[in-house]
Amino acid sequence: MNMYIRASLAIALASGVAASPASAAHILKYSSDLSSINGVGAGFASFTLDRDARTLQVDINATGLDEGTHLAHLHGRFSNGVSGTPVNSILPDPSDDADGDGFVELGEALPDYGAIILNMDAIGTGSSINYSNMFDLTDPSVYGFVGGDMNNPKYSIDDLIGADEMSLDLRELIIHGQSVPSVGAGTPGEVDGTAGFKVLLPTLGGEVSAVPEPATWLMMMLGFGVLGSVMRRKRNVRVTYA
Ligand SMILES: [Ca+2]
Ligand SMILES: [Ca+2]
Ligand SMILES: [Cu+2]
Repeated sequence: MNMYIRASLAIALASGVAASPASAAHILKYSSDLSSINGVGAGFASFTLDRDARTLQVDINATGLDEGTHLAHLHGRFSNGVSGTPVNSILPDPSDDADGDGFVELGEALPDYGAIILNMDAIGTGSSINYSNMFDLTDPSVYGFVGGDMNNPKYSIDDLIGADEMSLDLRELIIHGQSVPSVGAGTPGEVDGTAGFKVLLPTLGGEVSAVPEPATWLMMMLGFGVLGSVMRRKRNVRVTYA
């Protein structure tokens, strides 16, 4: 009896663990801590990629932004600049302020995180953002033009998540739109001496990174629980026969 229970539990445990990675891999979860690029706001984003349905659920929460239209995009770099093999994108930092106006502008930040791959358009207009949308990744209209040039073809699902469908964590979420004072007169970019809300100025950015699969943790905890009950049973049996 004891042997039978142990054997059947071991089989159930082994098959459960073996089946877990294959079924879980159809749904991949990512998240992104959004930090301020130009001194305003903070936020968090989560992504759920369904490999079977070819959809990407995007949820973005942000606070402390300046009032105005906020555009969001998934940006990404490639081996030859605008196409080729996906390359890791990085967050811009103050050292990217090449024209010295005190702000990291669109053109100054672009080399770090690359072109727009997935276009979310306007995600909100106020200081707080609560955005939720599911993208059909088979729909060409959700993608940005290669290199931002409207005469070029559009990016595709392979550019966003790569041939192995695991490279979303190479990408960067960028939210644009921030108010600036009248500084940087005579310099290029959004900050050029005219005060006001600059819709293209990058305001929040975050690395997209994979979230540990909860099913894996659940399976591990169930596994430990089953082992524990087997051990308790074994101990009880010994006590009975002693
Ligand atoms: Ca600048
Ligand atoms: Ca400037
Ligand atoms: Cu962008």
